Amino acid sequence: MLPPIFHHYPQSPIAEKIRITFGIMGMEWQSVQIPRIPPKPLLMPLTGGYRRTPVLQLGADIFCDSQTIAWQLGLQNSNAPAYQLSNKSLELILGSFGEAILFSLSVRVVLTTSMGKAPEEFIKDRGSLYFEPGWTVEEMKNSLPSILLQLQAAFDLINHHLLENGPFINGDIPSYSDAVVQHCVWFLCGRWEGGIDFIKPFDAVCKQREAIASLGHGISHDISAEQALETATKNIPNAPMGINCKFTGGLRRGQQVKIRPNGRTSDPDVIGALRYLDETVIIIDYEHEETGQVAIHFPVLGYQISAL
Ligand SMILES: N[C@@H](CCC(=O)N[C@@H](CS)C(=O)NCC(=O)O)C(=O)O
Repeated sequence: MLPPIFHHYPQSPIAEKIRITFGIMGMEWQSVQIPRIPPKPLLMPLTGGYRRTPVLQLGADIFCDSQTIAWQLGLQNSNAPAYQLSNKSLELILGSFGEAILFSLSVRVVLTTSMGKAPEEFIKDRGSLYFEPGWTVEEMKNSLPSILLQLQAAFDLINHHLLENGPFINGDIPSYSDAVVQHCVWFLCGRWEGGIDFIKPFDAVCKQREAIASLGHGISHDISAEQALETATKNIPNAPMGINCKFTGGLRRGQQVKIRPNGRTSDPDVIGALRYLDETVIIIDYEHEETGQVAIHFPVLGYQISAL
């Protein structure tokens, strides 16, 4: 089987979390570069309009959101170091802390301190994804000290854990949860001039940073977005079908559903026919003239799912 196709761009911190995971797992992957801001005309036929980064593709199965991607990578290679000694569910529970706390505070620091420096179009686009509707520059700048206090608290907890149990989150073996911490360190140090000084007091986090950096990003081969679309056309989805959980929210197989990230963001709705639902994953069937039929996988956690 060909290595998974990863749709991303180099500056994306969430994509960096998965690139680090490829490195920890020593995995081979195919790399497709996508634009940093919409339009993304060669990605949308695969994702049904989901515009965020990154996206993983296995034939005609499309995995949106780093949580489903991480889970899928664990299934692909269950003996890989990223998951071997640790409990995969616990890794993903830490992943939720990573996104809801660590990443959301980090992105706020990076965007707020980039205001007036980064292109206005970029700040406007990202503000519509990560800030409350109607946000103002003044409000963001005023709240920065409080955001930094929270970020310091989060890193302090992680640092204490690493001092007692390190060098990695799970002890001697690196795992996905190290990527969960370190993509934020990478983001803060690379995109905020105060980042390196802010992280410096957290000794164990700095040691973890060096160890993770030395593992690299696995082995990648560049392919074009057109090749990725062609791969989808030539394959049929492998995803399971059916409803496999006790509480279904009233959803039925085959029904048209609407999926969007939590929050009042500018993300578009993704609409498709419900193919599969269990406690953690929802999969929809979606068809586009450039791809034929694809199955799009989303995590349940973090998304608003409703019948049309
Ligand atoms: N919950 C998503 C969040 C992804 C996310 O917000 N990614 C950022 C890039 S790091 C993004 O999509 N930015 C807008 C874009 O790339 O168009 C995940 O874990 O994958």
